[in-house]
Amino acid sequence: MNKLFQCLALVVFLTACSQKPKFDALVMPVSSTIPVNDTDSKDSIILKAAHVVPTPNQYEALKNEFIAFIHFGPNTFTRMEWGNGMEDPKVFNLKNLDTDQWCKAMSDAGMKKVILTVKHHDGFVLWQSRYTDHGIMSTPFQDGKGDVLRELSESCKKYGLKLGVYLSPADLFQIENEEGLYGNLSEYTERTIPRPVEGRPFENKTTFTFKVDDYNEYFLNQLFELLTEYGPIHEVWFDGAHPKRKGGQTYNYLAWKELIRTLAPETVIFGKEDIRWCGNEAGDTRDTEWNVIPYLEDPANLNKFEDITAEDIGSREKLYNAKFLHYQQAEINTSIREGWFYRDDTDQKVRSTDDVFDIYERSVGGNATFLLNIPPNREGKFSPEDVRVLEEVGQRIRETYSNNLLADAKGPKNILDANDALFEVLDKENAELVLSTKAPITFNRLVLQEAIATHGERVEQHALDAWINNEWQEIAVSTNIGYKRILRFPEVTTNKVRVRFLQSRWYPAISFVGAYYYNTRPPQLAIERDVNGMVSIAPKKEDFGWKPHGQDISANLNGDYIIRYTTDGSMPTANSPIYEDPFSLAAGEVKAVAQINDQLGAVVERELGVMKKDWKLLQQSSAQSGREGAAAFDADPTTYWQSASNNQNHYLSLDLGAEYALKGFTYTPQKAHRDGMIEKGVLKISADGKSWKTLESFEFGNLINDPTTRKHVFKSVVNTRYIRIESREIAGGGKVATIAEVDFLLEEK
Ligand code: FUL
Repeated sequence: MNKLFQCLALVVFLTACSQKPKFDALVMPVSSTIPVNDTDSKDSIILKAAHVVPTPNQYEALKNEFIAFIHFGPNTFTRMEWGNGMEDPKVFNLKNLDTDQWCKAMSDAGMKKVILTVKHHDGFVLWQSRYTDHGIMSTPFQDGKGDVLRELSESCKKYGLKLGVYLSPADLFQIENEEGLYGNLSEYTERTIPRPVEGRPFENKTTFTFKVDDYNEYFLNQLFELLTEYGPIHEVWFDGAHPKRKGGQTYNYLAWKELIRTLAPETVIFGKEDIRWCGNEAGDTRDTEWNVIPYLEDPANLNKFEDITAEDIGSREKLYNAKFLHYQQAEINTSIREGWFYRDDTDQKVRSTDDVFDIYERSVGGNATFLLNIPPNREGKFSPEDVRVLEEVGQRIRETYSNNLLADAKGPKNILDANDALFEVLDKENAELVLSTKAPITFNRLVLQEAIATHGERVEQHALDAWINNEWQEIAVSTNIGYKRILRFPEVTTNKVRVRFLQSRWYPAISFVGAYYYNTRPPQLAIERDVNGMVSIAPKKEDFGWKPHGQDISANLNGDYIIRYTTDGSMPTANSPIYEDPFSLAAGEVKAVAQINDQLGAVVERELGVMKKDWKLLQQSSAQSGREGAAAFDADPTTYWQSASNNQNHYLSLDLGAEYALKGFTYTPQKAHRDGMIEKGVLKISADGKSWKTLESFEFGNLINDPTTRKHVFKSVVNTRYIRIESREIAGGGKVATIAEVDFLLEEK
């Protein structure tokens, strides 16, 4: 297959050459990694960067555009985000499994591949592994003979989906159990993979010899099963997250890679050199996502890859420090539900169609791949709401992007057809493409693509103009393009468009320009309440650390809208009160929706806890200068309390100003850095604010990678005025505690 692709690539290359572009577009061989020499000038580094291209597998993976993640396992039943590895396998009490229903919904959404958590951090395996009993074989499901991966792989064939596996390197079962292999300090010796198991021969007779320890051998044996017994595997997903480590366990990734590349030549590897994490799990995207990444060591020999989380990772300034320039595309991974695993259908929010479609446009149209998680429920199915959203998203993608309004335009043919092997090479600066149509077109999306497979990513700045009232009017400006850029702007009507390529790293090869019309929807909203209880409702802003003040992601794209809201828990309708100005609300649930003409957008809701106006800080175990405890309840999640660094136990004691009947609390971690997330802790209450008794403990998983607000519901309602939150374990073994906001939820009357 690879050979075939290489031949095709050669044909494409020769065709490209035979087009005799005006400019010398390729002045050196292209490659997915290009070393930088000490003698390279800044200009020659940029020239090299412009010749870094994806491998055929990476390019195929980019072309999938929209793919699915499935988190399923004991956590689905325990309702935890992270298991502890000590669960009885029987908690995975699955009675039915409908992987056809999953695949139909994913294919309706337009997804092309699905990645299953065959083993999450808890170490429980969803397939019939020969090398452990900690998994589906030890559950009552199909009398211990069930195999979720097998059923999924068969459904994938039926629905034409590619298959991928998430195999967690972190393995709490192997850490916690006495005979566990993780970090057991075993010797590194030559081992044959796969290790033969009596009565269970492999059809695939390939064998490998690696010098590894027990855990790496276990991992390699499992990879062998996964890559040889379930049909072609198109992605292997290595999560960098680690709830716990033991015994200085390291991973022999170079051995894993050799096995993967041999057994699954079509696969891409996530978390390593093929595909990188985008840096957040919230669905946020960089405005400029370069896939040519600077490395200090040759990625081909790197055993360990660090998470790349900064906003700017591939600008010229960053590349100047590189020793290697490497193509490594981003995946935007996020969940359709709050959290990665299914919990319930009442309290676990599901993203709206508007939200998912918005992330789709920002990620696929931002030089990345959109990996959306849909967690099956305890009935072994996707829940109805998730299915509805997937169907609507698929319909919206098809409605919006199947009708290219420039398909018959006058202009360079190579960029108007959908053939990615044909392209137009332009000048490095101030080049332009003009496209005209017979009849005027009305559009609000422009799609641009570069011929990255043969020429790499080159455009650094571009702008779109429309010919209106006998002159060019600038409609949108943006930065890079790469695999695909979707420009979004209020609708324009014209019969002539111009794209200006303002700055490029080398002569850009543009393979596609298309114009589309999106049936604009009312903007998505966000509800906020300040410390005095004033509630404001406004278009949602992107919320990740890269944009500390938030960026309005939808308001400017929509026409005039009004906002309707309710405060009594009912769904807002076209008859609900219109929101004009911030209003005061001590407690309750606010629901809001934007409206354009008769159309209502996605409903947003927010449960408001105890108002913070009268709260006082009674005690803080410690605080770093400028990070006092009061920042934990100032209704501003950008400020936060940070304890001094010494151990895992830190606390804040609060006086809520009056006694309240509380049903639970929420913890909002700070997003400024990855330290200080409170993973485990206790709540204490007091009758006088002086002597404290423990109320109950709490636990939150996956805070470092996903620092979103977490909720803990008390076992029973608690009446108190004085309350203390105390940390017991900091994520990643940290030593300081931080709280951006704490909220206490009121019992419903
Ligand atoms: C994270 C994990 O810790 C989560 O549980 C989830 O699997 C996500 C995709 O990656 O880092």
